[in-house]
Amino acid sequence: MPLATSKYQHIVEYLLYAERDVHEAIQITKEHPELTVDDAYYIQRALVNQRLQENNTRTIGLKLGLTNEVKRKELGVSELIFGHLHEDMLAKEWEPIRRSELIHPKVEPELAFFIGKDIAGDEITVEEIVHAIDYVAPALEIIDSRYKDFEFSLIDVVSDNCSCAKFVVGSKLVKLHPIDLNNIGVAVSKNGMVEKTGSSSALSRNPLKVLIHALKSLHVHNKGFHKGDIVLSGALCEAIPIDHHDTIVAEFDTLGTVTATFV
Ligand code: OOG
Ligand code: MG
Repeated sequence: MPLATSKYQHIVEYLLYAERDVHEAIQITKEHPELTVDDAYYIQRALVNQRLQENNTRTIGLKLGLTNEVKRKELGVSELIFGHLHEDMLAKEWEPIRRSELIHPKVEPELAFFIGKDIAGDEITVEEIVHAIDYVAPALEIIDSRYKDFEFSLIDVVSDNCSCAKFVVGSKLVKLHPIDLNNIGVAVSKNGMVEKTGSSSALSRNPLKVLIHALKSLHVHNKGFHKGDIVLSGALCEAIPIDHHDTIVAEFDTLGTVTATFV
């Protein structure tokens, strides 16, 4: 039985206030242990709708999360999650991101897929997904969970639009053919020193299978990928905490580099 809309509204205001006011919030499941995953996606939808209005922005794609088994194990869950990317979250490589506007940001390397045609369904084949993707590009996601100490349950994080705060996409767009997406290595450096390394093989060994799986989950919500969407794959390795004046560079095999600079 879904909660009354007014109860959701209180949670939506609470989470959006934490984002706007740049403060940590207590996990919503502490006060509402009865919330289900379906409730969480309902809250997320209400939250992103309100955020779209307040920030006068628009949805430009989706982010996938917990596609990396290490992250799923940390949270003790078996399913990937999805959230919404808004235009005002898109940061440019040449425009420093203001650290003071974020609570406790972390950066993680991801693959950005540019969707060239609408695709939806729970039995999509590899050929169909390849056909629907125009390009792949290197990306950095800046996650900034609104929850204290970045601690949350699955229901908390889904309600919080999956910690999404900003993202940067590198300017080199690569056609899927003939690259092998299954083992793209990445090295992420902070201020010139490599801090983390990873590989696209962390994404269930095959990023395209992750996209197919995501479409299956989206299908349950009557959603899919749309022409023009950017879809973030989920993190290839552990996230790196950010401080003022940090510069993060992710160097991907084949795909090139992407940079995020903070002031
Ligand atoms: C949750 C969002 C997960 C990913 O790439 O797996 C995510 C978090 O780690 O805050 O963005
Ligand atoms: Mg991510």
